[in-house]
Amino acid sequence: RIKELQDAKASGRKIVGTFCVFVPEELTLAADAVHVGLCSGAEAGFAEAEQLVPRNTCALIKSFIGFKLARLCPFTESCDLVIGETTCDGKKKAYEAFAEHVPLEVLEVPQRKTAADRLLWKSEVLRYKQLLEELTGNQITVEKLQAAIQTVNAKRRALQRLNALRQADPAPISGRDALLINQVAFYDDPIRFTASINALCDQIEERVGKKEGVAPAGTPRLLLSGCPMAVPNWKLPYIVESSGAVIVGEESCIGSRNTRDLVSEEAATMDGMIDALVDRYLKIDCACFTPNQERQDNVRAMVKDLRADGVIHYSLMFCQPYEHEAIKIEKTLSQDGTPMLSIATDYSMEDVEQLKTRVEAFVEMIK
Ligand code: BJ8
Repeated sequence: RIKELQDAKASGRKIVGTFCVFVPEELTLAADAVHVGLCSGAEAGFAEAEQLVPRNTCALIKSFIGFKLARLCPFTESCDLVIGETTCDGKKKAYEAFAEHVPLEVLEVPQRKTAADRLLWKSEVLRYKQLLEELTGNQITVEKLQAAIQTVNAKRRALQRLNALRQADPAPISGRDALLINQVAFYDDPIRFTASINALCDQIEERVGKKEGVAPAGTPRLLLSGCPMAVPNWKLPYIVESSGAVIVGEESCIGSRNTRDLVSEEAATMDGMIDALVDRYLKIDCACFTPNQERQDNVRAMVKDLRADGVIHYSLMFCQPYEHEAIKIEKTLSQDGTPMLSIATDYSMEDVEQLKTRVEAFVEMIK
């Protein structure tokens, strides 16, 4: 993929890097640019990052800054433009420091969903369109945007199909593999990725038909919910799936929050398509919004659809929005009798044994 990015650059295409599912990939593709996710999931470069942001900043932010300062990430190094966004305070302030190291623009994401917020978000979506046109020298036409909406919807549909297959018991795919797939969704060529996932789903459908699974039927089924898990952050899924449980869904941006909603394909004018994008992206139930009842409802619905026996809520340490919502979600789930384990951790391996003890006790309780 990195070679492909270099080839794309050599042929004059631009690479746009993002940290949030709020940046509309459809517009990037319609400008014939390449869209890549840059969230990072390893502790590399933390010492350098802590020169730019406070120590009590979440690991995801320190990681993307550290990767850049240590020049570790070929995706970041390839970018012609990086798009930040005003979601949590940690990211907002980190982008100020980060702007000295990468060509950066920040999109303003509202924190509420009133009519005024929608207007603000629409103006930002239009500004992003203009930024892309200036960067690439390509005009985003009705035809190009229509095609890009179909491409990204097809990717989301393939991932929805995969998620739906995970309703089966025995679970046909591990949570670790499913997470890796969701992570790759942010890097790979979208058309190739969609074809791969649909081919995988064909195989998984066969496995479901034969009642084949990655763990015996009746294994405790858990939903992971919370902060995004970026490559190579596989710590918690590994702990959960080596503790006698299987993960059946990810309520996260590297998971269902990125794939749940499609953009309406009905509009045939530029303004209509921009409205469709605005509406689709404003459905994202990030914990940065207030109020954010949708996320409570969505977690509940996922538990039901995926027949989960319990939820593991994952917050990155120092992530205020998700740590706050963990308390609310536990209360909501308790109304349905769904048990939840709340975990706040980071990318270090120091707490692995302690987490394993807690997860094993939770799985035993569910059994
Ligand atoms: S839409 S979840 S991708 S902002 S973990 S950096 S919130 S302190 S990542 Fe996110 Fe967009 Fe929302 Fe999704 Fe801040 Fe929390 Fe760190 Fe986070």
